[in-house]
Amino acid sequence: PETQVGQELLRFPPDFVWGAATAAFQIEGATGIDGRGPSIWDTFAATPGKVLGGDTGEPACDHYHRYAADVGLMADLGLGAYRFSLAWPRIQPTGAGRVEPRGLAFYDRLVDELLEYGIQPVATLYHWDLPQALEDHGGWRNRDTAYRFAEYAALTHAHLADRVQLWTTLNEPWCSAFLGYGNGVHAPGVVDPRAALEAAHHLMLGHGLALRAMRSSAPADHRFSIVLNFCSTWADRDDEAHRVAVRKVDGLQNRLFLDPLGGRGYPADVVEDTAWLGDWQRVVRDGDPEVIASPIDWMGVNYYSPTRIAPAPADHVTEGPFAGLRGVTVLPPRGELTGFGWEVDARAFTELLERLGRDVAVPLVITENGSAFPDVLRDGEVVDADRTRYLIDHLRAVHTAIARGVDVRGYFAWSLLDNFEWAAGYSQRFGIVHVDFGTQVRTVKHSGHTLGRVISRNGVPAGGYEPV
Ligand code: GBH
Repeated sequence: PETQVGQELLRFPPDFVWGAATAAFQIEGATGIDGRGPSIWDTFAATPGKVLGGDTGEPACDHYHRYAADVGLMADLGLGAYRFSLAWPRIQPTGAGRVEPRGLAFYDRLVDELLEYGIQPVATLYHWDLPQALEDHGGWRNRDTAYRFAEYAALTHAHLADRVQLWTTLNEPWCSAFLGYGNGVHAPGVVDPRAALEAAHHLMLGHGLALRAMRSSAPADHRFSIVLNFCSTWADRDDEAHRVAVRKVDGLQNRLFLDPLGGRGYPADVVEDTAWLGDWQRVVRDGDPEVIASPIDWMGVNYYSPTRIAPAPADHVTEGPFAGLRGVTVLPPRGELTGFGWEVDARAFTELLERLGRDVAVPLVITENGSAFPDVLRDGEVVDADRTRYLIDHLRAVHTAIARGVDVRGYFAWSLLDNFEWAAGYSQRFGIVHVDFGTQVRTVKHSGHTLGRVISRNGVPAGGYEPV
């Protein structure tokens, strides 16, 4: 293999945090033991036709039993931090009241193992696995769920507060609301755009209530956040009609969350665009906007792919996940696509980060970025050239944003392990570590070795794609 001695290195800031991310339901398996209650994803996956191939949360990566070896892998890769989520139904099997000590004990073991290796834990309280018992009462359509979430957050935070400083309330509330209740491709599978908007409000209320509850008893060095997935929208033209279409999509996915978090309330144009669905704003009560605007310390940014759109007739209901949007059509992706069919575009990442640098008052952390490609196994190695190129190009994109003045503090690759990819089951692999779901054997992919090298040098080569 060619070497590139002297190749210029794009260096990251000295205290830049390098990590990888996962989520409880996607990796843990062990869904029926130690008192864990069912989540909406157990129910959804058990419903024929909802998850590709009938795949379920079993066995996933059996991480519940293999966490120690997985932490060892993280140490081998040189990760400084690990972003994971806690399963609410392990900790409160019915989402309210009784706490299951065996559930908390698993996260004790995991966190202690991470600390043993000097890996900083970054805890996400909710990555989509709502206790089914709460869904039976309406789930996120029910305001009460926001209060239940705050209780769960407070007790979980209190339990780990002496060991975990970095916390995230929700992962991608847009997905929970619009994929879960809008177009129904995610659990609980409800198709009702108005319910999606009401759920979005209750999710944000839950975020604010949880933040306040945790903050009131937190040590001074704790840092709280929310993780959002942003739509990075491309239109082919810059005429008035295209600008309106871009504004609509940006409103429903980005500003619907950014504005209330920033204390600006729900954007007037989004309220107007969605009025045809009925007055979803009736679920917003006095005091809610202040709760939602409770200050965060950092914002998590998940980025994968841009979305191409064009204007459509005013009464055209937008297809795909933009439930409740009218006058916009989603165009097919172009150029290089991942195995999932998502467009590869690192420039859109830089552009998004620059925009967030202007519009968000707190430091940013890339909490997820990655790609699904079929893996090429050769002589016991996983040669994932496509994923490796995606990784390097997107790291360069982050570096460019930082060089242009955006305050980005860290990068977490999605994902540490191949895992249960929601509605796609085990058919899409995002890992920098390959998992054989039959034998549970882990193999670090070329992308994983590449990230390890980037971490050890705190920099990414300015050109080319070095072989590992
Ligand atoms: C992340 O969400 C999740 O946080 C993570 O758990 C997941 O494994 C990872 O992405 C990879 O999927 O037209 O309905 O197919 C990413 C957010 C939102 C990105 C939906 C792709 C396509 C919408 N995703 N979007 S759809």
